[in-house]
Amino acid sequence: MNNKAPMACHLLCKVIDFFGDIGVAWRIAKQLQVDFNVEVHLLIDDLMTAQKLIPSLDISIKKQTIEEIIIWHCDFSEHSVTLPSPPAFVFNLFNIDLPKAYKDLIQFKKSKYIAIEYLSAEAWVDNFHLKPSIDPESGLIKTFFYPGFTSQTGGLIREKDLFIKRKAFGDIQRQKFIQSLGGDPKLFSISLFYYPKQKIEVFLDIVDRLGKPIQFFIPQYLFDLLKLKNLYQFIQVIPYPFLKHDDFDELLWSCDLNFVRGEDSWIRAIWAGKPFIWQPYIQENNIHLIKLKAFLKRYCEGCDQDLSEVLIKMHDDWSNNKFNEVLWHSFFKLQPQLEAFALNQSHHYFKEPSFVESLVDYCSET
Ligand code: TRH
Repeated sequence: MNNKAPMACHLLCKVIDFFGDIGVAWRIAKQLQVDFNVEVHLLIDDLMTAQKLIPSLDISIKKQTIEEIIIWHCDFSEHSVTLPSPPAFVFNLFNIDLPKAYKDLIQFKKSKYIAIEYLSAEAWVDNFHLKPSIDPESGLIKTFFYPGFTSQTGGLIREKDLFIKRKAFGDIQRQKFIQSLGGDPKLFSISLFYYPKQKIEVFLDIVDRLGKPIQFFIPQYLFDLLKLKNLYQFIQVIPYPFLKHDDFDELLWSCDLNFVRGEDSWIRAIWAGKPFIWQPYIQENNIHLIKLKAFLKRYCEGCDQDLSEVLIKMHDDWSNNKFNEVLWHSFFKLQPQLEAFALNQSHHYFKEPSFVESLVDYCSET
């Protein structure tokens, strides 16, 4: 950034479901402000869900500042007139429909209007990144900005100090963190973050039959949905309260295998450098399985065949609610190599663009 006045932006976040909309929005907002000194106005429609990720949020207030992010409670419905006048940049997270009055303000203020899209590893993303589109009615120009896994995209969300923090998180910190959740640092640890449709009781029964002492860390709200039939012989299921972003990272860094989902925890699992199983957000016509296949093809490039076979089969099973005891024996046999591969991949993707940095650089050039 040169010595011009700090950049100011609106970042729009409509909470569709689950936590990813606000999870990604909060992460982008924080990095814009901390790493690039951007004046961030985060416009959110659902403060209740946002409060999960931003515990100090007061859901009764229309406008408040938290950790130097100015948070507005807004209504994004078509005829809404509650959105504040936009500054130089408008970032529409996940390209939501906007009220006409606000689109008129974007045009009137000549704000640079950018639609931030969902993350996908599919090859077509490279060709759509930075492409403009013109609204046929109003003539409003919108530029698509895609996160991604290549230098032809905006890259993955990665804070400047992430790897320094991960490196500083040594075994002492890991032991303390596991103990703080009520776990035993000596046990093989698996974090479970999945969509509620998962037949998780069946999965836990099968893993218990492996006869290995394993502890599972599971969010309290998912644990409360469990119908645990019996006490387990070898495994332990430990619920944990909803963690703030930095602590969620430490959970992923502390575990030996992470089950993640959606978009944001998926990226964090890649950065954790530990083996992970990603469950894509479930979409109609199994579109999410196409996204999964595209990711695994890219992620397993250059990987030993026996490792990629296990990773692909474990992902396939997990996204299709299938559980295969034999496969788990293969996983444990290859676990050291899988861990080394995951760590290498985290360094490999570290070399790709960092999403927020790409966004700021692009805005600085326009
Ligand atoms: O909750 P998700 O399934 O969100 C989904 C996806 O983002 C999907 O792409 C989107 O279309 C859909 O929402 C609407 O999974 P995700 O993306 O991992 O977001 C979860 C957020 O919650 C993430 O920021 C991590 C955070 N989290 C914590 O901070 N602490 C926790 O304890 C847990 C369990 C999650």
